[in-house]
Amino acid sequence: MAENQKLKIAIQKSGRLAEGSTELLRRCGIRFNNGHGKLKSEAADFPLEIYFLRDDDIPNHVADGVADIGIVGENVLAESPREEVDVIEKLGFGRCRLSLAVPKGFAYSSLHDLDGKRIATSYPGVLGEFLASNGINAEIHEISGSVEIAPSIGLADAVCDLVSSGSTLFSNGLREVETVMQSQAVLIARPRLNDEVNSILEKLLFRIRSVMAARQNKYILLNAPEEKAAEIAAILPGMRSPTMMPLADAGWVSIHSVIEEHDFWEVVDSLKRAGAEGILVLSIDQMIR
Ligand code: PRT
Ligand code: ZN
Repeated sequence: MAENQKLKIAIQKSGRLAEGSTELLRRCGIRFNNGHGKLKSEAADFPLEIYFLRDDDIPNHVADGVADIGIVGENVLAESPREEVDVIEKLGFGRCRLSLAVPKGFAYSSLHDLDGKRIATSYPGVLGEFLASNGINAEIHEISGSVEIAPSIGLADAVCDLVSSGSTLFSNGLREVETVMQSQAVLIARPRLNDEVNSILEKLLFRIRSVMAARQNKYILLNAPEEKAAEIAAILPGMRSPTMMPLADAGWVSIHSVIEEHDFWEVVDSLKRAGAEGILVLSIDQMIR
């Protein structure tokens, strides 16, 4: 029986989280066929069943036990919170924010300008809480799609919608004025999975964390004159200390290390100033700590 146990994951069938979810599993070494119209697939080399669903249904199906875990936006969870679902990892993709926006001609200076106004949104729950906690009394119009056109057809004075680049708001003559919440894709799970399923989840989580650590880091290789090596090594923290190897050219060494992506350009500038040459920067597939 233990051998037959599988972990069931629900991911978005198509849409903005579909590619990120598939790519994350692929980087975890999990291959599966997600051909058109498929509801379900089995991984070739990992005890995992993959269900392809609409994002809005994922928290319910995890809560009900159709799936054990799922990948969904924090915005979806915030709108319909489920006690039976735990967030176990933030996944760093599908980033967006839920924002309030007003037509360009609207003289907006503070949230109080929205008092008594009509706001169109697909997130009445999150917006309602935000307005209440800020003491704003506005009328919420729930609409399920194309929220951005509501002001121009006279349905609302303002909107509250998801934004990533901002181009949808801009091309509809709207201006973003407040952030209601930040969101990204997260891994959710039903608490109290049985021991076998839980140990498969632990294995998957270990791989996911290695992939995420790798994404935040780069592998850097460079050449340096021997007399500059100590100064350069001090700029490169690495996982322990940098690796240093002599080059065939006397008086030169090759230095290898891992650096964090967010301070990448600053580190490269300091390295160049310190005399580094032939700098190569590589992506890392997995990083096992
Ligand atoms: O069919 P299904 O129900 O599964 O999909 P869906 O249409 O409900 O969702 P989908 O695929 O649009 O989004 C899935 C998830 O992706 C959302 O729940 C968010 O967590 C996340 N996400 C990230 C976004 C965006 N970025 C985003 N920009 N979801 C929607 N948008 C929309 C937004 O609503 C607006 O219409 O994109 C437009 C704005 O984009 P910009 O770049 O013009 O600002
Ligand atoms: Zn949806």
